Amino acid sequence: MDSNSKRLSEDAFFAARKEVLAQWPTGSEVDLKEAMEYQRKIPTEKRFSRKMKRAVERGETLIQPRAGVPLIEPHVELLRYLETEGEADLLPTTIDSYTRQNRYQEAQKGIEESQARQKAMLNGFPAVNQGVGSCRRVTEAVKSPIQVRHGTPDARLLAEIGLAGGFTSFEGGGISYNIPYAKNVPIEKTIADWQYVDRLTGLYEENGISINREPFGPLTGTLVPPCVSNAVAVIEALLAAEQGVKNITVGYGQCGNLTQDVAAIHSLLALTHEYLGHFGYACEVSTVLHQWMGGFPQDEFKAFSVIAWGSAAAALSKATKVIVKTPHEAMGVPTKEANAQGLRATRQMISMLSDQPVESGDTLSEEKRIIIEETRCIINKVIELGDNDIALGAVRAFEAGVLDVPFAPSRFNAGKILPARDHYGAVRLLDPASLPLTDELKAFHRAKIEERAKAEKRAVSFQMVIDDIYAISKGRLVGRPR
Ligand code: 8ZB
Repeated sequence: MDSNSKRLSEDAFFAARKEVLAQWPTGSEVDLKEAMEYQRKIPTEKRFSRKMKRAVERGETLIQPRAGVPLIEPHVELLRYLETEGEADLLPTTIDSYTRQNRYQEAQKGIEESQARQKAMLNGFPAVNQGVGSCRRVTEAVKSPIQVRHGTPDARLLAEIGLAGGFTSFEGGGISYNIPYAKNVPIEKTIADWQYVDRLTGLYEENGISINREPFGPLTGTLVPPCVSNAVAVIEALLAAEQGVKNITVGYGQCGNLTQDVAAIHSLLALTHEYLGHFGYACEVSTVLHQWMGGFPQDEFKAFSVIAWGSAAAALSKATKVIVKTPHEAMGVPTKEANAQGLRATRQMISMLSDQPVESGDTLSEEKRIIIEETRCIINKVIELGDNDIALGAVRAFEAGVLDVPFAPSRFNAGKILPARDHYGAVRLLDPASLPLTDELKAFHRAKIEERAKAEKRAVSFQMVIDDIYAISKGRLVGRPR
């Protein structure tokens, strides 16, 4: 399969669509024309893209949880609870793992077992098996904009059913829902499957229906250097825009050093505008900060502190929204009460900081300059490798290790770069491997890691990386030796 970033032809799209809708019986419930008529009647205040756009204009940070249970009525009850008791601005429907793997037979079993035992036997909402009518029951039951959140390498059928079901936003992308989520799926395949999702979104757009799209920013969520996640986010934004997507939210997972986190969100927004403009696309862009995606402390009160720090990073960086963790993060799927608690802790911090500008000093502008330079090095190399085609470039860049995501399961990812924290907790490159950084940038990273090693009276080593991975769950940011 040869990748190219060009807009899918109508013939190619509708030929693929026949097979997509045949993957599970509920596919036949999707009638595109009827679905568009249904979407058009959704009240404006429930349209995801509109609420995001307003928040951008007003400089607000919206709050959004993750949540999903297998059966319709409990799922509705959960979402309503998060809306009222949790004060959520935006709602999710988190999809279960079987659906993410296109294992609909097993998802069906999960639904039946959940019914029989009156207990959640799946870790999310199986939207494909539930079908268009059930999705509409869910999306109609709430007052807020609602989004499909998942982690699905091939999300074509899920997108068809989700959009027909009244969701006005859809998460994911051909890189960000492959490399961190799959071991054996070629990047060419997921890029093509996500071009389908973006083309479907484009069709809605061309019929006057605005749908928000959100590439998954945090990738593996484990010490991902901002330049790596920013480069992937910009590439996915470009791929989406080519297919006709008009409203994009680019994302970033909190690293934990406030200056770096603020610089990362600012540079992510600037770079997305820069490259969309460079290729001639007109899109509305917003940002999302994910509260810490790595290991959490077991202690719920310590977890609240991690949640609060992520909220502060989101508020001070003026991210358009923040995805909220819960005090149950170390345990698994949260109760609705714990979920609402995470939201309320976040709400308090966001509103306390909403009028407080971040100190814009030399350290912040230097951090921004570094991230912007690094990210441009990567993206420009991707463009060069693809002879100006960003899809082809992305495939070749993963082969060459020019794009390289730390700790990813995919065998199509080099997995050679090593991140570690510097003395101040910012995520740097202990080993940049094949990332196409300038000598000046490589020297910057080396000096930062050496500064830490010296302070800790130890040599630079892989042990630092391991110590950093576990640090936050053990109550620190930097994994210092004991
Ligand atoms: C990559 C995202 C992982 C995060 C949360 C995990 C983790 C997964 C559900 C959920 C609430 C669910 N997550 N599934 N949170 N309800 N069904 O996604 O806990 O934080």
